[in-house]
Amino acid sequence: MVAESPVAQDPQAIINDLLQDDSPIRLERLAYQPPLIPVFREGVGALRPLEGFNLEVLKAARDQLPYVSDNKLVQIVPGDVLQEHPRRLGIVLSGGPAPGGHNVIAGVFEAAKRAHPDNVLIGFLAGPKGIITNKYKEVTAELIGTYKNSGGFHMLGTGRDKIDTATKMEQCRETCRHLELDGLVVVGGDDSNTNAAFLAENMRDIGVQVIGIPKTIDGDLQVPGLLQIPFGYHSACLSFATEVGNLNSDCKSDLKYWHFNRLMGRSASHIVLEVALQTHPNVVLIGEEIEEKELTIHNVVRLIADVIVERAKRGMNYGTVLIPEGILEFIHEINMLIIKISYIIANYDKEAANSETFHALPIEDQVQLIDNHDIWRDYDSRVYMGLPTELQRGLLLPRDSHGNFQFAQVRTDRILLDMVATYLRKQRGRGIYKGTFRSQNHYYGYDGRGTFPTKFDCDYGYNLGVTAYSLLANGCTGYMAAIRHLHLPVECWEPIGIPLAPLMHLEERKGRLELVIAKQKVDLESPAFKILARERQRWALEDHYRFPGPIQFSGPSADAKPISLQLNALALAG
Ligand code: FBP
Repeated sequence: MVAESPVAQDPQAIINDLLQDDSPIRLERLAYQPPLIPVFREGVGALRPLEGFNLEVLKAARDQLPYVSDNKLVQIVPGDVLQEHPRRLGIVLSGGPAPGGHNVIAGVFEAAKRAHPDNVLIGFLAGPKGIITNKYKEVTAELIGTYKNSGGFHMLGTGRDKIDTATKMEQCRETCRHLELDGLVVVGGDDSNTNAAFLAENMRDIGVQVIGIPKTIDGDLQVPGLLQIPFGYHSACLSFATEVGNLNSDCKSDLKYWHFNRLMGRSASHIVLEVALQTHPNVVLIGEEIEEKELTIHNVVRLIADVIVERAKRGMNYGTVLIPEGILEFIHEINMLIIKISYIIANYDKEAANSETFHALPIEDQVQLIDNHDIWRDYDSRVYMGLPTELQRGLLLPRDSHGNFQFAQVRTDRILLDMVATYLRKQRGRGIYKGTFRSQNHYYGYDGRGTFPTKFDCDYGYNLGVTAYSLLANGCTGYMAAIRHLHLPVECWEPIGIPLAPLMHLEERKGRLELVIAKQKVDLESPAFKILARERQRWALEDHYRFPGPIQFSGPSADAKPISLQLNALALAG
């Protein structure tokens, strides 16, 4: 029998097939059903106190969140809750996207439907704004079937609105009353879980329970012993590691470029730590270490340049450098400028009419205003004027709705590269540097936030959703759903509820101290950091590049977990 020649087929059919909106990989992923943690296989689960942890609540948290401050740490154990009446639940995705978010929704939805077929899940659109303005769509089995195991947050959309006024809180209450909700799941990072805590406190009188879910690619939502990492971190790190591994491969092949890579992650350097362990670059900057060593920006430039000079002596005029996007916060003299400028902007905007906000002023006037402010010292001016123009401008950029400095908007990779190039020219003049410096700068951030979730994040996100449902069914509010023992197989995972109030501390935001969930920075005493610090000496001058390749969904590599998670678990094992 003669095979049909492709030419004999309808060309339009071939074109349609090749260009269909859904890629074969996305379609393949829809078929995967994440396994349930054993506790949930027989029912919704029951609660018992989890002992052995001392979670203290700050006075300010107790004052502002008196009701939820009494919550105790709980563990979910086998058991069931008889549900007589259908429940109406809401869910909101909040902050930056993180791979695995659609699986959280799937987990809540499927757990709710298993518990009672008439349970309803309402998805708020475009983040917290959807609750404030009552914009939503009902989550259905069909919707779940279209998004399960896929990346992004586009089933519902997301946003960064802060529920920070009595009016906004009342609007949220009104929406939840109108929709007759019993419970609300808030999927987000530190700021979104702060929203969750205040929503829980303010909606208890109308019978709406609120549970947070730890999400953020940044990896900085952690609770020692209780929450190892949030979902989304692993997928984003692997996506960035794929790119850096590819650049390792490129520079090792043509031996001519230094690649400066800035990686997303806001303040903390968790992402750089994991990507470095995955790829073995030549220079790895960890913000927390820079802070501890009290390095200035010029010290950092020298640190990078010294490796370039040393490698050039060995005939290696190429390499890869990893820079955390939040590095500026760890360089003391620059962080002081960020804090002061944030304060000046916030105060100016508070006093000014809407049309005259700080950022509506010409740049020269912005600088003048800062220069004339009481808190601005001569020393600040000297530091500011000594910085490259791009960095000076970057420090003035608008803060986000939560008052955070927007590190993602400042091209620190380019700024550091230019400063290193200038320094190398001087070293050449002194006869110290004899190499050739050709360079490229890259930023990896939004791409990794939108990548397909790893199998780990698919399973993790799904079971976090199921955990949130279990906490709601057991009457909890003001908790964050979490899962312990993530470094072990799903069979060993342990779902828990962490009270939100003890996670809060006071932080400078928009020029005043605010109660927010504390971010966890890289622990310089952790095994993951210590191993990196030891290994990177070799990576600097010899080549030990590692090529992790793309995220896999089948085969042995599909079961990978973050290397840092596994190294830190070594300490848990003793
Ligand atoms: P979340 O903290 O909401 O998870 O967002 C993380 C993040 O991706 C940071 O890594 C990055 O600095 C920031 O969001 C970018 O914010 P935006 O989406 O507003 O540009």
